[in-house]
Amino acid sequence: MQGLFVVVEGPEGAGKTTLVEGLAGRLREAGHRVLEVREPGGTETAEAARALVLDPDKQWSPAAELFLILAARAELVQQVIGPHLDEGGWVVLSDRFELSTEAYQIAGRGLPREEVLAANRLATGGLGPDLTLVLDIPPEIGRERQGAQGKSPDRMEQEDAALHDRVARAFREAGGPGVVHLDATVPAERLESDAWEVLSARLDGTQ
Ligand code: T5A
Repeated sequence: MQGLFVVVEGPEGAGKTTLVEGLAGRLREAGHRVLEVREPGGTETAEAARALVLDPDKQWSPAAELFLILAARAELVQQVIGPHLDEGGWVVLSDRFELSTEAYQIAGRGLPREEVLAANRLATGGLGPDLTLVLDIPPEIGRERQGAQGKSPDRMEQEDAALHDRVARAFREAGGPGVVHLDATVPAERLESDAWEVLSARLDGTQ
C-alpha cells in the first residue's frame, strides 16, 4: 500500500480531535501504521508558530497570520508528513490542513484566493490530502461544545461570530476530489463509525 494522507476538517468544536483519535485507534487495530498530526503544529518550530498565532495577547495582520501558519505547514510537510508517506504503508491523519487556510484566511479574513493558494503550494511542495473528511456542524453548536469544555478562548476563537459564520460556510461548501462531508451533529460514536465506513472503503481501494 502507498501512504495515505487523510485530513479531518471543520469549524471550531466540530469534533475533529475526537474523531482523529478514534480513527487512529481503529486503524491501529486493523494493523495499519498511523501517524497523527495537528495543524498548525507537529514539529518543535511549527508548535512555536502555533503558540504565536493563537496567542490571544498578540495581534497579527491577516497576511502575517497566513505566513505563520504556512511556515508551520512547510516544516510539518518537509520534516514529518512527506518522509512518512515516502516510506509507504503509513496512514497520516491530520487534524486540519490546507482547507482550513481556505476557510479561515481566504473566506474568513478575505485574503486573495489565488495568492494564498500559490503560497500554500510553496509551503506544501504540492502535497495535498488523498481524503478530506469535512465535519458539517452549525458554528453555534461547535461554540457550545467548546464553551462546555471551559477552556479560555484562543485568538481565533475570540474572533466575532461573522468571521466564524464565513468560515463555517466555506467548510460547508467545500468540494472537489477526495472531499467527503459528514454530519457532525450526531453523537461522537456515530460520527466515528460513519467516518470509518468512508476511510475503510478508501483503504480497500473501493472508492
Ligand atoms: N487555523 C488552522 C487557521 O486559521 N488556518 C489554518 O490553515 C489552520 C490549519 C487551530 C486554529 O488554527 C486556525 C483554526 C483554529 O482556530 P484547533 O485547536 O486545531 O485550532 O481547532 P479547534 O477547532 O479550535 O479545535 P477544538 O479542539 O476546539 O475542536 P475540535 O477538535 O473540532 O473538537 P474536539 O474533538 O476537541 O471536541 C470539542 C468538544 O466536543 C466534544 C468533545 O468531547 C469536546 O468536549 N465532542 C462532541 N460532543 C458531541 N457530539 C460529538 N460528535 C462530539 N465530538 C466531540
